[in-house]
Amino acid sequence: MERTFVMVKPDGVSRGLTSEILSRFEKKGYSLVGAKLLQMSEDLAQTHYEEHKERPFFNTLVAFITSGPVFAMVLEGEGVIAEARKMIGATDPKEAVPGSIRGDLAIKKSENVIHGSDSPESAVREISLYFNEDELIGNKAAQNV
Ligand code: IDP
Repeated sequence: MERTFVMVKPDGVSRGLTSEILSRFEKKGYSLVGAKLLQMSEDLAQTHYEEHKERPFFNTLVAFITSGPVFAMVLEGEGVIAEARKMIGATDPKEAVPGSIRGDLAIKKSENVIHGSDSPESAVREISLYFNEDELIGNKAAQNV
């Protein structure tokens, strides 16, 4: 079954939007197979966003994403990678359609409340950055804990 990585960013956590965001995915029909609240290290932030390391906003992005706890989760379900991206909406909340998470809950591109993997390759990479195999429900090792 397909899995993706989704993360409520520090602005979303501090604004109390974690449950609202999780609820949208659960109501849609996706299953939560892993979740944790964590404070990202600078190393993890730089690795996560390494594709943007030459961009002018990179340092601001790393500073922002490490500024407070994030809520990381793995969601499972049919077509979840592309569908979660649709539910999240465009990177710039001003362009995100109403009804999408960013369209409804954010204003600024630099503080857009949520991250979601953009491809099957990113999903695999990002899930493994944040979770061990035995932290994901449904994986063999997690069933005997
Ligand atoms: P995505 O989060 O929609 O996949 P990406 O292009 O991968 O968007 O960018 C990663 C994150 O970097 C965005 O979610 C946003 O927070 C931040 N970002 C992207 N472009 C800009 C920008 O032009 N200014 C400030 N922050 C940006």
